[in-house]
Amino acid sequence: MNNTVLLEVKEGIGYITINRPEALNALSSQVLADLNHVLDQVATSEEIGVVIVTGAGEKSFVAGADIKEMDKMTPTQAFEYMTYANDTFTKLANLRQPSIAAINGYALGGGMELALSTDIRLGHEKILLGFPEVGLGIIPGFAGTQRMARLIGTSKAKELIFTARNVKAQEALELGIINHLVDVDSLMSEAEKLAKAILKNAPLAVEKAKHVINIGIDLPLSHAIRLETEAESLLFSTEDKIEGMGAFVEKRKAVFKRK
Ligand code: DAK
Repeated sequence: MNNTVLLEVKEGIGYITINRPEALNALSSQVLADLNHVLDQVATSEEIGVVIVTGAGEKSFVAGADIKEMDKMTPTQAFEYMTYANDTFTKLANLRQPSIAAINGYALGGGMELALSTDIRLGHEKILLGFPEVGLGIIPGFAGTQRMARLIGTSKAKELIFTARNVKAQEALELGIINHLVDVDSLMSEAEKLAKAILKNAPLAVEKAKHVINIGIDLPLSHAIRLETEAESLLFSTEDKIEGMGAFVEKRKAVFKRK
């Protein structure tokens, strides 16, 4: 670990901060290795129910892959770097805990792709998002072509990727890239509000819902519905289901245990 990615845990929330502000949090191999390590810690943590991912400093979420490092890569090194990055981003996308990106500035290239690997994205008025890759002679290579197309549709994703133009906050909201556009000063408190709204619910149910959506989206509808049915029936065996329904009947607040 080199402290290029920080993890802080407070009241059930795991705060992951990409911490390389001197390079606008660009994703070097060190950052990817540290992020991978932090995600392993999150995955096995009993304390963390929701993750918030953000960038250190005032200006940038993540300004992309580290261009200075990439510049010197051979095709073999590029393949290894991209495979490792994709494994890491997929680890984030498939975390059992829901994840929120608090986008606090530039989210370009790999930064956009990092945000797309979270479940829910918030941004403030000054964010700038985009895929500059084709202007550098490459394409988005950390699943951006795939995740963006699935999120906003192929045609809109193609326009963004082919033109390499940057998108400001309002357009990002209209395209559905961010779920909410908030004031600069309230970005983190809004992300926390959302995290707390999730934390109130039965954790195993939230985790199963995430799993079923993530896996189901790549399946034929009939198989995806079957997956949902099986997940639902499994939840009927949990203590939290008994607690949730019991609390409703008894008109009290449910206390969930992730059991
Ligand atoms: N990489 C390395 N350093 C970066 C960086 C980046 N992506 N972005 C910024 N920096 C560094 C700058 O070099 C500068 O460092 P010093 O010169 O002070 O040492 C410092 O951060 C501050 O940046 P600026 O001085 O440029 O700040 P400005 O406010 O003037 O401009 C900016 C901010 C975000 C508009 C500008 O920094 C910029 O255009 N940055 C590059 C954005 C970008 O093109 N990002 C890369 C996207 S492409 C792969 C698969 C996929 C990918 C790569 C490889 N493989 C198959 C191997 C994905 C690629 C991408 O992400």
